[in-house]
Amino acid sequence: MAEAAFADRVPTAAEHAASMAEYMHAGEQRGRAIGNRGPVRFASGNVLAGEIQGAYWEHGFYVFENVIGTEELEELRAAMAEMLSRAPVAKDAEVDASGRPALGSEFKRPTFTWVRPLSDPVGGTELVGGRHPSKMVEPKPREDAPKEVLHLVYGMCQTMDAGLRLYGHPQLLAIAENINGADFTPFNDAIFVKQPGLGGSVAWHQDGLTHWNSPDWNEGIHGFNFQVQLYPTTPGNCLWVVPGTHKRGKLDIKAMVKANGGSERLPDAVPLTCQPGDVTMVNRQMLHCSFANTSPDLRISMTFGFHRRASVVGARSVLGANDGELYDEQRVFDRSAVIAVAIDARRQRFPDEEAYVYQPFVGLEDDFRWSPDTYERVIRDYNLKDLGI
Ligand SMILES: O=C(O)CCC(=O)C(=O)O
Repeated sequence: MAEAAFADRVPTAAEHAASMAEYMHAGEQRGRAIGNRGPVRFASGNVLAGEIQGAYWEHGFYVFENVIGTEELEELRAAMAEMLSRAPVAKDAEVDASGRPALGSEFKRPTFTWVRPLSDPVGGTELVGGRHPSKMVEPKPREDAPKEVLHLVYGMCQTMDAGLRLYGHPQLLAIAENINGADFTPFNDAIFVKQPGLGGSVAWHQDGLTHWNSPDWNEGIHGFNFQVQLYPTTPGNCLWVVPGTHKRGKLDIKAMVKANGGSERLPDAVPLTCQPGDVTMVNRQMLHCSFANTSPDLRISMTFGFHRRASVVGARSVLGANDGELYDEQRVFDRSAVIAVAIDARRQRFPDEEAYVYQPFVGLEDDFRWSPDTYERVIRDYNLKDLGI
């Protein structure tokens, strides 16, 4: 069937899965040819191995294998299961599936977002800064599918102790230092939940919104995101990227899809398949997407990003609670304090692990110990201060 014809009709979930098989296989082969994966390796101290840095800057992504140990992974899975059990039983419900008051109302920003099964909630709209210009195929879900499925979970540092501890992971923070400098800043976080046979798509996009026309524009100016994978990820449910696109400026995504016969299956894309405990690092300027999850596999990706300080200080807020606000030094300090508390929360849980030393908080450690006081002072509603650019 011609791609354009396929894009114009609504396939069933099974048809969609079957029709993706060949594309997925080819994508996996392209991915294997590039490689760009392996364990975290440091040349010395916190200096990331030169080959890894080079590979990241060349292709715009890297898959770090086996970063999260078994014990921590189990804690994250359990914390996530607990979170999901406390989610509203349906969109706009006030109770969870057991009839308890649902998690989330105690926070100022929403904790959960929902989508129609297998839908594309933002493609072809002006939502999220209009950065998803092309609509994805929305396969027909099975007859008994719920009306809405959970899609994103926000605020992992305030809802899950294990999530906060992950935010202080020494190897991940050391990688952030190598990519964005020792005074790097946080960005935001979100957990993508792609349920088997139900999860929605995330249309092709580049993340950055603010610096495309900057006289200082360069391939690292919009930072990067980590995704920590709690379960195996497959071509059917995982994030896809088009390698090298972080160097090409703002792309005309609509034109790219048009030139591809109207098909969303862009020809050079590769799937970032992972094992549980692997962590992907993806440049926010990379062209990336995930397709409607018509596969039988669940994906849960804990996603959080980091920026260069120079990209953030003096910029104005996008993708946040109060768009347009100036990111002054105080705002950046307050949001960065979440990292300081996370490092200490981790130190308390894993006392034998060498803690990361976060340069902007050297000498201030005692003011940011993990405690009920810092929960109220630093962590509660921390995501009102996210640093989107
Ligand atoms: O993981 C996904 O499905 C989408 C992730 C994404 O688009 C992002 O992190 O910007």
